[in-house]
Amino acid sequence: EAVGPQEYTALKLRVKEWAPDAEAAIKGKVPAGADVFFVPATLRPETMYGQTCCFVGPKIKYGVFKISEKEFYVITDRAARNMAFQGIFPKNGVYEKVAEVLGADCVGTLVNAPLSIHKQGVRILPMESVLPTKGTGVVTSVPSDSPDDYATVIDLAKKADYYKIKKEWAELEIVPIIKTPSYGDLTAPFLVKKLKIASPKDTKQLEEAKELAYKEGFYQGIMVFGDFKGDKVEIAKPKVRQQLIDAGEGFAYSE
Ligand code: A2H
Repeated sequence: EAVGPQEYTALKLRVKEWAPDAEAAIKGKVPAGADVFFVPATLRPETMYGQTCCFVGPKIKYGVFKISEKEFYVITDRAARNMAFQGIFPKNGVYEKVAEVLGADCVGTLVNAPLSIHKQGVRILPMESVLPTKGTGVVTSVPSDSPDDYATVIDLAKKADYYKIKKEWAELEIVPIIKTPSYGDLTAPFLVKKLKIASPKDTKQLEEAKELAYKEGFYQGIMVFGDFKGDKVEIAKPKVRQQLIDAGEGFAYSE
């Protein structure tokens, strides 16, 4: 766990098609023609090419917050309060909630994930381990580079009926984004196999995998995809972040 402030990149994933229960929850509360975004917070903006889905906690209650007439964000109340003091809402300290929606009701929603190779969009899927007390309560999934994300998409595909999802939603292609000397070009799948992680419930091994993946990726990683292909991760990370911010597809968020 990090001490001191955490500098996240918040990413704007625009809703293309709502899951029916979420659509019912926001009906009449968001003006026609406005865009609604799921807004995950990430520490690894340089991996965003590899997004294959986006996680919400099924039991977490989210708010739909008004940024402007045209823009609404789906995040936790806690994140909205923090953002209100970081210049993200029009008036300092003020945040307006227009609707509430349960994570489980959002599952199946199709969103556009900035930079992702999956241009047709990615699905909102459930992840039990999403903490309501961290970031925005929304976590974008990059199974090539996050052991947690990889273990979760494997589990979701295996138990698609139990999770009430379509198997193919959890099976979008995983492509190499970063290569490292120790773990090849698919760090998370490599470590999940190496540490014999069988499910998202293997929290101790996942903690270790996460630690190893982060250190190796940050200090030894080389980009093998995107505009900064060939650059060290350390160099590419702030550049990809700035590109997202300049394109209006992301913003700085800290807590
Ligand atoms: B990271 P830290 Cl590729 N609950 O983004 C659980 N996890 C959360 C969360 C929440 N409420 N909010 C953010 N996170 C995840 C990418 C990534 C991340 C990669 C590799 C490692 C990694 C794609 N998922 O994180 O406790 C988000 O996942 C490893 C730590 O604030 C975010 O970055 O240090 C990271 O955890 C923030 O964790």
